[in-house]
Amino acid sequence: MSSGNSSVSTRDVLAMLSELASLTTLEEESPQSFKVRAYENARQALEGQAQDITGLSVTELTKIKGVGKATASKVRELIDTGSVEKLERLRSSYPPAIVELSRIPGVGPKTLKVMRAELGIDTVEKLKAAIANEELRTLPGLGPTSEAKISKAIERLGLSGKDKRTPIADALPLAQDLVAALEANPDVDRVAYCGSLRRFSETIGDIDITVGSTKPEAVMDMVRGQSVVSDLVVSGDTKTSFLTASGLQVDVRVVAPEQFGAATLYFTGSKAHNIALRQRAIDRGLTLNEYGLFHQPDDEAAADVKTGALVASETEQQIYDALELSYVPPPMREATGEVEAAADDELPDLIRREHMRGDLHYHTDRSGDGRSTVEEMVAVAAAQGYEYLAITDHGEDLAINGSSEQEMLEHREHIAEVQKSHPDLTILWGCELNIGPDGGMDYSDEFRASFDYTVASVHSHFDQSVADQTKRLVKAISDPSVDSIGHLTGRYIGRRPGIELDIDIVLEALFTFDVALEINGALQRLDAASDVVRRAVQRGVKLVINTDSHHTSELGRMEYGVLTAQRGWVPKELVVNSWPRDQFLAWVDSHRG
Ligand code: DGT
Ligand code: CA
Ligand code: CA
Ligand code: ZN
Repeated sequence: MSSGNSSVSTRDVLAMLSELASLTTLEEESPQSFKVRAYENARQALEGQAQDITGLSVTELTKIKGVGKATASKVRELIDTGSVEKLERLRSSYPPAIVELSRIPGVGPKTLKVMRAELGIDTVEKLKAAIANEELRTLPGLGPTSEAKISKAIERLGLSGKDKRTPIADALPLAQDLVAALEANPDVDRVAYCGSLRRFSETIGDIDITVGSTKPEAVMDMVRGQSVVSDLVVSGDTKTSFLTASGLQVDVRVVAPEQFGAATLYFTGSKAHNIALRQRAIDRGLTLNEYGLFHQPDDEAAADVKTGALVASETEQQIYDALELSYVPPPMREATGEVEAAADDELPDLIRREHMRGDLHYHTDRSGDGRSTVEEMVAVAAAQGYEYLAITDHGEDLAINGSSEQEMLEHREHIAEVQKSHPDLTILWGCELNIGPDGGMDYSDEFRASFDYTVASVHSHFDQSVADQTKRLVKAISDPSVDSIGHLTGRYIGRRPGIELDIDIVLEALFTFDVALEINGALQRLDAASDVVRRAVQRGVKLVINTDSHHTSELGRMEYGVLTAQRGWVPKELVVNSWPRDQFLAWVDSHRG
């Protein structure tokens, strides 16, 4: 065992390897380079380790399958010194603005290099200007079509301007780590992340963390000492704001423990929801602010210097109660009718994590991109208490990742074997069908229809017209073998725009053919998006909330799918995988007709 720099966690190691892979891709101008593959393989191998990898020596690390000697040394270098020399060098050659450029669809490593060398483009703003001036098209391999494509991607991803936002997949782990660190501090009474992150917006402007403590100075000291702090923006007695290395701002505020409810309510927002609550308070002769809900002072003249008697402040629940409102879950606090509904006791009977009885989008190592065995995936699902699950490895059309008919039949035998050791869990032999450019799917009609359960999804051809994409989806939905549509648009939030659809037509088809719409819980996807989900609910379309796990470490994503469903006002009764097993299986039977 080597003793290391104790502040480096497994997550830091995994993040270091991801960053090394993405920056090396830029340097070597290819994601297929030997080094990039080595970092990615090592990352996957280490992610799958149950043991604490930060205590392992280089020799011990190398014994893990998938971890080479050079990569193992970099892992140790990080643990021992807190940084990795090669990564530091790459970071200075490829600063965050360049990495951001490289993520724009249409801007590959080679294009990026020419853009930088020939036109001095090193920010999204400069790229936009070059497109506006029709300069980009003068570069080798680029033309008006690529200019238009890149320009559209910049716009759709919201990458430019001062309103630039961070995908939730980048912000949430950071906030979770910070909250966990604060929770472990004995001076901290209560702590929560608030703002758009708690409302589960898909992109985040900044992270807001609220701490309840009687020792604000000690808490602020601790926050300033965290390794994620790159630049301090505000350093006050009860508020610290800092920027992370990637430029994301974090605001941490400390309040008295008895004001924690009022503060979290205020800082969770949304601003519009707060305004509606404040108005309701005023209508009742009360005042609501970040310190609490108060009676308005009798003495009008004193109103601006002191507040009246306290009504509630300790918990959000107490404040909603005092305002004669049902408790509004954070994902619904967007002032889109929830305050009125809460006043009339007409909030939907919202789906919650504990309602979920199955997960219906699961990959195993049968898929090229799956990394855990059937046995491992099933064991974790069983431990979560699920009643049923569908193993949906990729169909044959998905080039490297798919399985032939023969392989699928062997897989069915294998699943049947595993089923024997899990009598309380119904394991369905499923498939993730690939929706081709014209809506056609894998295998013969008969074979496709023989699966116990299917999810059909788009994985390619993102650039067709709205009309063509809509036709493509409707064709898949109307296919008798299809039970659900997975990750509707194929987007990666802030990275890859999804396909564009006429949503009303798609929802109509889902309703007509009684096919369920997936809410994919992968943080990069959260697809269908919550606004589409809300429209689906209004149309009475059935929903299914899945993790799309490729590894046992991803099965916890169910919670993120549920939060997205809550943002879409999804009632429990529309979620097919919250239903008891018999009801769910009867639906699969019936809707296939
Ligand atoms: P973001 O950061 O742009 O993703 O969105 P939020 O909602 O996190 O907004 P942020 O960070 O500016 O403020 C956090 C919360 O604080 C916000 O949701 C509501 C509350 N808040 C901030 N400014 C105001 C204000 O002027 N009036 C009211 N009523 N609430 C405010
Ligand atoms: Ca915020
Ligand atoms: Ca803020
Ligand atoms: Zn999948």
